[in-house]
Amino acid sequence: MIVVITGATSGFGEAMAYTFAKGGYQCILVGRRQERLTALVTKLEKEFGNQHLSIALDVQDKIAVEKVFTQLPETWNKIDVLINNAGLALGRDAFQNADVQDWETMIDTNVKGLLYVSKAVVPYMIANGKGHIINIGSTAAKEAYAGGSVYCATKAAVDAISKAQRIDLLPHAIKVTALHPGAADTEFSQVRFKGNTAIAAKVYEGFTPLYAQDVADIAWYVANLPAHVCINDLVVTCTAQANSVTLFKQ
Ligand code: NDP
Ligand code: 8X3
Repeated sequence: MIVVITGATSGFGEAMAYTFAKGGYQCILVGRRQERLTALVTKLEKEFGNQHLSIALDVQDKIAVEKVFTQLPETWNKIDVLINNAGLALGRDAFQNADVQDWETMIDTNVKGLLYVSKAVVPYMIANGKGHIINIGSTAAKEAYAGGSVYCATKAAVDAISKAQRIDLLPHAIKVTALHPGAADTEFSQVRFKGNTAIAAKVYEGFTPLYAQDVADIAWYVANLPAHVCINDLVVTCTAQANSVTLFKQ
C-alpha cells in the first residue's frame, strides 16, 4: 500500500508518516524542508523496515508538482491514499489590516497546492480503479472567525472541493474524505504568528488541545475502513472546543 502525505515535515503530516509507516504502508513524503524529510525517511526505514520516498517540493509550484508526479517511478505510482495536508495560516489581523501577501500564500498553498497535487495523483488512482483522497480542512471551514477571513475561506474551499471531488470521482471508486480538526498543538501557530513563540504558546493555554497523533490516528482509521465504507466529512475537536469559535479555557 502506498500513501502520499503532503506537509510531512512536522505536525499532522509527520505523525501520519509514522502511523502509516508503522501500519505497513510505503510513504511518499512531501514538504519543502529536505533535511527534515531525509531524516524522517531514514528514521522510518530503520524503525519499520519498509522503503519510503521523500520529495522536496513546494505545492504552490504548479509546474514542479506536475513534473514530480509525472516522473514518479513505476514502483511508486500505485498510490492508494493521498493525504492533502500541507497548509498554513499566516496572520490573525482584521481584514482591513491583513497582509495581502499572506492572503496570496494561504490561497496558493491551501487551495491551489491541494488542487495541483490532487490533479497530479488522481490519474494514477483512476488507472488503479480505486483510491482515497483525504483533504485536511479545519473547523475554520465550518465557521469563520474574526481575523481569519482568508484562512477560513481557504478551508471552506477545501470543504467545497472535497464535496465536488467526491461526486466526480464516484465512477472510479475513489473515496474522498474531508477531515476537519480543531485547535491542535503543532508548529501551526508558530508559522501563523511568524516565529513569535510567546503568542503561539498562548493559543494552547488553559485547555488540552488536540495533538498531532490524535489526528494521525483518525486519518489511519479513515483510510483503513472496508472498501465499501467512506467517511465523507469528519469534524474533530478537543473536548474543550465546541466549534471553530467556542473554546472553554480555564
Ligand atoms: P505544521 O505547521 O506543523 O505543518 C504544516 C506542514 O505543511 C509542514 O510540513 C510544512 O512543511 C507543510 N507546508 C506548508 N507549506 C507548504 C508548501 N508550500 N509546500 C509543501 N509543504 C508545505 O501545521 P499542522 O500540522 O498543524 O498543519 C497541517 C494542516 O492541518 C494544515 O493544512 C493546517 O491548515 C491544518 N490544520 C491545522 C490545525 C491546527 O490547529 N494545528 C487545525 C486544523 C487544520 P515545509 O515547511 O517543510 O514545507
Ligand atoms: C486551525 C485551527 O482554530 O486556528 O485550522 O482555525 S484554527
